[in-house]
Amino acid sequence: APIGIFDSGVGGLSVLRHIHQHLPHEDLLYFADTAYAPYGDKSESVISARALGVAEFLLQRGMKAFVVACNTATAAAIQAIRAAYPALPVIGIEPGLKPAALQTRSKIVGVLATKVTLTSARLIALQQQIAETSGVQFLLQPCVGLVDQIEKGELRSAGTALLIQRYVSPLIAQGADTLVLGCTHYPFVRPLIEEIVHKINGKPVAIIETGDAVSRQLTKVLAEAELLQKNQRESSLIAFTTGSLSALETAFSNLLHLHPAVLHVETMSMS
Ligand code: DGN
Repeated sequence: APIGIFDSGVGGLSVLRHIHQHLPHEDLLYFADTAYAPYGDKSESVISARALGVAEFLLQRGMKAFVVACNTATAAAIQAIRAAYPALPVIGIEPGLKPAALQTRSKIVGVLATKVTLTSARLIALQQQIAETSGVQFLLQPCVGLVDQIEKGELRSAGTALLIQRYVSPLIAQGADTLVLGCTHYPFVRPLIEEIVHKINGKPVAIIETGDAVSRQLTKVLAEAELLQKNQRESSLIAFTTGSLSALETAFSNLLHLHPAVLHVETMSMS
């Protein structure tokens, strides 16, 4: 049975990359809800409804575990998904505040994510708890528009550089020596972020992303449930999108050098 991986668009590919490396024999289903991207400006109830619709769709295709490869959807919907499907292993992704707190020396950490993620009760509680015990100060920076640039494939354009510059400069100016990429789209502009930070700062900052941790957690959960694929076989990868087929094909090819079958899903057929 396949593992389902879900994002509002191409961001989840930064997580799929790690899963594909760690678990090369597992069949994968990828779902990009592109017609509804970006999720960062949607309400929690809209995002929950979308995530539940996607879970249902992938369950009909035999999914054995569900990876919510989107920080925004995790923040908004993971409890609703777990409540709706108590027997299904569900793995979410959250900004790496804990690893960042262990790493920072200036005790100031910048967190880049969508507005929904940064204002979620989960993140605010986690941030307060870590701040109290470690004295680390978190600067929460919503990056409006950055997901759109990455969806357009603009990983190095002047427009993308300008946005990153605008969001990152104040964090560096306030003393952040560590940046958390709290959205699964952002690893694809990590090289550009690193260049810009270097230009502003004269020295690099530490960058934390959590796709690898999610992949290890998935492996652990599947092993415990005795759901890991044991045969050393060739695996399959099928991708679904509510948006443009060719855009998702191009993203797989450009970002991961993978060439899955990509199928269109009518948004109408989902709740
Ligand atoms: N990739 C999503 C995340 O990790 O939060 C954000 C996508 C979006 O639609 N804003």
